[in-house]
Amino acid sequence: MTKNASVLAWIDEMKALVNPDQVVWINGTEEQLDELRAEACKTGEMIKLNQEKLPGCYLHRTAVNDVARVEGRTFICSHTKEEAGPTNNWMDPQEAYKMLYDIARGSYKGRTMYVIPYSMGPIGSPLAKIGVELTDSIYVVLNMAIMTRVGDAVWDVLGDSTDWVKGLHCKCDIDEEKRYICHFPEDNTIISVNSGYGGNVLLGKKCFALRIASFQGKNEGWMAEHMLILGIENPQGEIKYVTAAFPSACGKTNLAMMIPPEGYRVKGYKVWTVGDDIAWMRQGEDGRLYAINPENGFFGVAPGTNEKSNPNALATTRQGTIFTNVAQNLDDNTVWWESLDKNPPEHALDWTGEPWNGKTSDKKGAHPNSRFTAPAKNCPCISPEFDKGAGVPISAIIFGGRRASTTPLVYQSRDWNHGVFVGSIMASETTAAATGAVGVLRHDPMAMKPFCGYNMGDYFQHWIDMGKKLGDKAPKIFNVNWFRVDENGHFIWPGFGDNLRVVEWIIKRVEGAVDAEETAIGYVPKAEDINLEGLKDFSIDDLKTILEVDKDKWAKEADEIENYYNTTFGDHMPKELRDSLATLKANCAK
Ligand code: OXD
Ligand code: MN
Repeated sequence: MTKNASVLAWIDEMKALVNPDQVVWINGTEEQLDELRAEACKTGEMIKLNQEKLPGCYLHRTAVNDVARVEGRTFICSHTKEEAGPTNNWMDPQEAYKMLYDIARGSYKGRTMYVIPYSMGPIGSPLAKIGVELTDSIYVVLNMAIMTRVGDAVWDVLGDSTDWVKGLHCKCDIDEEKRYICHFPEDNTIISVNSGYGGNVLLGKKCFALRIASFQGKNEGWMAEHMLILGIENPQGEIKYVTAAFPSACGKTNLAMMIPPEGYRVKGYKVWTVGDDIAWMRQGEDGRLYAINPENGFFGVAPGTNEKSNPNALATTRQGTIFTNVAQNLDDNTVWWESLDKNPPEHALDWTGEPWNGKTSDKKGAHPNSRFTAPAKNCPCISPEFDKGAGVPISAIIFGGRRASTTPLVYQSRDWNHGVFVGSIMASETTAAATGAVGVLRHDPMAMKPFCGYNMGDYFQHWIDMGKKLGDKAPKIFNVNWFRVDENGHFIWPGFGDNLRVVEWIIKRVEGAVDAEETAIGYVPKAEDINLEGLKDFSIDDLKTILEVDKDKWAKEADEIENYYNTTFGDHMPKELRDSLATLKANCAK
């Protein structure tokens, strides 16, 4: 418990609003969490899985109307619409509070209010921040206990400070017509009603660590980014850290946990995972940019995770994990999802709990957005720095997207401001599976479009300002594209662990150890500088194809970017980015 007056006053206010039968303070002990697990199993909220094969693992099924983040119902309730900017839904804060309080009023009747004190980042780290989530869901408590650092130690660090984020979650009736995920950046407040799906209700993650934190970062001079953090150790034992931002479904978790190709492993290269989704970055005393992962676990997409794509992620999910909306194998009470292996269970329940025969059914067993919530400490390649509060110094920032053509395998920006431009033009092409309309460009600057808690034009300006502060200590900025296809639509670059070959070139550039070709869009590798040793069925000519920069295609791209800038950001677009666009146009015309 805490004596913090601001916390106690707010909890009293929320208690009067939602009217719970009782209040339980989460203290973070295993005993308390175990009691909650037992209670959730009794009510059917969770299912205990085979404890020999999957010790400490549970399964949960959400309502069928509640399986993903709901961007259309996510709001930034800043004082003016302009502050929320063109990429966010906006609601007037007073109207939003009234609407949300009307929905939440009395909604905990017959239920328990759980008070979760949590730290984003190692408890007590100067880069960490504190939040308190109130919820009526044990599933949320147990997920938060994996994804964040939860418990009494958080109160000790908070003391009587008022610098903490309020989060109210009410399951209500899981009514999608009344589902709202609202952020009040000026009040450090998040209110989420009528959902039980992770991304909408684990308020430490996207809501706090990105939307609220990005706003705090702008005001306090640091950065909250949708980025993985990765350490690459060379055979001499030196580790360089990079961060990378890709839109959802471009393999962030896979890159964060990649296994080096055999030839690299033999030489002694190692990869260390610091984070797979979110980075908080601040300038350190030596002037460099330092990053922590504010989370304590991984909330990963299950389908597609397998021994080949990501053995480390798979190993991470083998204990202490909560699975959501995957299939349940009734023969041995384990879990299954599409492409886990080639042996789907015959006697199973699908993600909705209906009987399902994986050998004969043409329906999916797991929901495509089914998830694992797994403790970071389970990850075989978790960085020894993960739990240290100081953060890791960042040498390079990597942007990327899914582009069938145009964008080369990798290029380096000319300088920081040009790098911010490269991040601002990030886009992915839709795939057939997603929409039917193949190749439609979706802009997702810095992969932050759904997660920036204020006007995105001002966010670009904040990036420019950070560059000024960091000066020549700023990380170098790169862009990668693993997804170029040949004339038959097949990916040319092998991807996965072989992406280390590209990251190695990036690190060499940071060290000034290799030259590059200057092109219209920035620095592109000389083909011979990317190590292809041990790569089967891939020639230097293939590499040259995917390093190619076609000026005509880029001229079209530049027009498209100009249109996007003008129609979306108008006056909020920093001059530095317009200058980079003008340079790109001029370079393509040469
Ligand atoms: C996520 C996302 O769930 O980016 O991490 O959508
Ligand atoms: Mn994400």
